[in-house]
Amino acid sequence: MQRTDDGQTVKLSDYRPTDFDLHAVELTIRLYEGRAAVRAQLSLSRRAGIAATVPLRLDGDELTLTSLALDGEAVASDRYTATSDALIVEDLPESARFALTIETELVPEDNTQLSGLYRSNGIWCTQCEAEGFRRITYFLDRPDVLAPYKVRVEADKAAAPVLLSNGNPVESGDLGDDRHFAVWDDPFNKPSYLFAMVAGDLDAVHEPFTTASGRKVTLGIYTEKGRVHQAAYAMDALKRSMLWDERRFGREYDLDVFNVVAIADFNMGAMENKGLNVFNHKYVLLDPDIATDADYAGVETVIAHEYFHNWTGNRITCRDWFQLCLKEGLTVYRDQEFSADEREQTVQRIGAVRRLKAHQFPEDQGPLQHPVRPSEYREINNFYTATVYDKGAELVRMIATLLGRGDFRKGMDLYFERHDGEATTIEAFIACFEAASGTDLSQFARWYAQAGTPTLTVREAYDPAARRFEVTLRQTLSEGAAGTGTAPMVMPVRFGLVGDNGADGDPAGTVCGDARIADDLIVLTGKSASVTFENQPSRPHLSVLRDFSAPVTLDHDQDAASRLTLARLDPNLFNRWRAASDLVGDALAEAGKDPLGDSTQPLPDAVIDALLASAGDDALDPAFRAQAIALPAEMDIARQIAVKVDPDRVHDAVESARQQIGKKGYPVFERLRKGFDPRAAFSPDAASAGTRALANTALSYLTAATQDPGSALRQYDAATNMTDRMAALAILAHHFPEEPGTATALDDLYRRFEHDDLVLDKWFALQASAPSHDAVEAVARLAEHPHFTLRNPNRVRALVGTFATANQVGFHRPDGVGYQWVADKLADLDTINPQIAARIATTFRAWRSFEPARRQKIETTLRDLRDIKGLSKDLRDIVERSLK
Ligand code: 0A1
Ligand code: ZN
Repeated sequence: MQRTDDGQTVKLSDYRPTDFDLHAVELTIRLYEGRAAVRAQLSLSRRAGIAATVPLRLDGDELTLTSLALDGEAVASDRYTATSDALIVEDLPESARFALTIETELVPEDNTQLSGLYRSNGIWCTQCEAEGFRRITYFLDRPDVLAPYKVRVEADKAAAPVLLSNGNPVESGDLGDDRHFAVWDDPFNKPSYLFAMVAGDLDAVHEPFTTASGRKVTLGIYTEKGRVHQAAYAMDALKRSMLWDERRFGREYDLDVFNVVAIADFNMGAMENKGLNVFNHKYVLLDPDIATDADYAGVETVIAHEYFHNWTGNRITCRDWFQLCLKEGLTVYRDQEFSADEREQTVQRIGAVRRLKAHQFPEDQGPLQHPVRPSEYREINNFYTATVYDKGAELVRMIATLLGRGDFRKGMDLYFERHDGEATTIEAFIACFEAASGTDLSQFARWYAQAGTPTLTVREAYDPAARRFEVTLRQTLSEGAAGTGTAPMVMPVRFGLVGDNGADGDPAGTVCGDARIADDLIVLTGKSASVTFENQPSRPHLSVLRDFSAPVTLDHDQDAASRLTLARLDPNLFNRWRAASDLVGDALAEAGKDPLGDSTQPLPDAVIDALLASAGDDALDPAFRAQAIALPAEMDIARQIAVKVDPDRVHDAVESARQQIGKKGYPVFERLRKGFDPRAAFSPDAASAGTRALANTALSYLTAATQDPGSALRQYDAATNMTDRMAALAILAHHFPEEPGTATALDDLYRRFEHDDLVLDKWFALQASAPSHDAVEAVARLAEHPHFTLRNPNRVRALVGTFATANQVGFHRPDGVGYQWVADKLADLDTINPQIAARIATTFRAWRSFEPARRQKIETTLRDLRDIKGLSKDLRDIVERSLK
């Protein structure tokens, strides 16, 4: 990728292909204690039309060159320049292919950034997306340079009996001296970011899988010693993912083996390297004793996501990193659809929308705003964002909504047919749906280029005499930090006209303005339009933006009676959930907002009744009922308040609501608890998980009503699985911190699971999220705990990340010490792992929304961070953009 004038910003408009073509890669990696030697043999040729005077410029990052040869001959030192971050070779052949052999030496043990080749609990592993391969060898390290790879790994037999890389295993053997080797061959062209190598003393489980067309594949999951029994559910999820992709998208697996490795130290969730997925072991290892239902769902989703990348990401990859959403948005859409099919549609959709609103909306509405396809970046690692992933998925979902399931599938088929083996662009992706459906999507493409969350304003009018119901839709988008324009977009708005009896009426209406209507879908294309529905004997209750058919902020000034009716009766369950959740959210935002009023003011009875109606309705799915009564997160309420937020008031409003709902709903919650058998045998399926979720939500309300921790203490002691255990412990730690039994239970968890890092993460996170002004002292103490380390990303996220994002009261303590503590930790972390430091630092981005005293303290904290000498590019980028 081209660097622009300031040497910092990379621009989409500067894209041009490489000067040299890469034809094949042969790698030999020799692993020793304390060092690794890498030999890369690259078959290259100058591209037609590139002058013979143009040198070859390869990317590097903290590299040491030990030798360089051209077609087997050492290259004279005046023909090349090698620095730690580039290798420039002159006088290369004008047209013929040539072989460049590059040798580098690394110290994986010193690689604390966890990008490139590093060691995790003794295991050698790699992480190359986005630009980690250049930390292994000098390379054309960009996603549009594709080649087949042959990889030879050598290591001590004892330290690394297992040697893995991409593709199929082709050879292995003894080298004498207690060393051995393995050779892997990946016949599929791939970019360097999909390279992987793992070596170590690992346990494994293998299972066979036969694809629809009869290819026999061996599936393998590798773990640290003694943990492979915890990989059974991941293996099951993998097989279900493979089957689903065959059935839903006609996509089969394409190699003889598919391996997954679970690693303790990993910057992200997992990585889709061709044939060798490497995972944060949090997304592989489970059993009922250590994992909650949420963990099971997470494993299922991430396993599916990485597997689905084999087609959407690997077979077809991105031309450049600006196209990241091409693989990520599409693959998130695919994993969401998988989870919806495997579990329950509405519950999955509610989860996805909650996440979008919690993570993407604030990003899109603050200083770190960027379009789904950014047009410039300084540090690509900072663009693995909720906007690229989750809003990117929403855009694919909208294409599916606009085209309908049949044409959407045709468009996907065409995409696979046209672009298999290529590195391509969003334009090419969209063109496939246009060609398959005959729809012009040029206006739709604005969603990829314009940042910000549009507002959809809905107004309604009913004329009883004319029996006419009129709905006006208007879209607005204000220019934000990204400055990417505000032109009207194509907005699919699913709707229904609900009668007093809860049944959907005839949706046939007439459009006036820039929109079209077909069945229950209005597609708004201009700034505004209205739709008239005739023959309405009574005023219908408008259920709009069903299933969240577009990622917008809805401004619908609906009267309270209709909102309450929809919260009880909307036949579209997603909107039934949203109606109830918005009623509570609005009431809490109102209560939390007014600095002079009482933040603990009563919630309207009718609102509580609407929540309880869903909770008590045994005909509904328990997981849905649990969602229906879950209160919005404090952060979501703060976002709704938007200006002069006081997190303490928001917290008080939520606490008061819990107690009010608990008291009013006591009989309902008691009945739910009676029907729940906590000793029932554990099964991770969605229905059982839903039952547990409902029962545990009921427990939380009951303890809020009685202010008595007894039942939570008993549940903690009697729990037979981690879901029930953690639910009880969260109630205790968050709401009964002074109760002696709380400390005892926390100690008990620690003692039982001290040996298990994933449970220890929960132990750290639970305490970091306990809302109190003393929380900063508590996290500071925990940071001194022998099990705390800045070197393990999961542990850092558990303590520092959780405190900064999930403890609004503690983090935003009025004197600013919460900000200071996090900033100090980030400064230390930045010298070890800048990617993680940058990610946690995004929590400061909301600074402008707080009341003046806190706002000023966060701003000062950000400025102090910015002024630190030697700050990483990653952290500097986030801090500077946040201050913009
Ligand atoms: N592509 C992976 C996520 C991932 C991204 C970046 C990484 O390092 C900077 C690592 C993993 C996925 O979407 O699952
Ligand atoms: Zn992904």
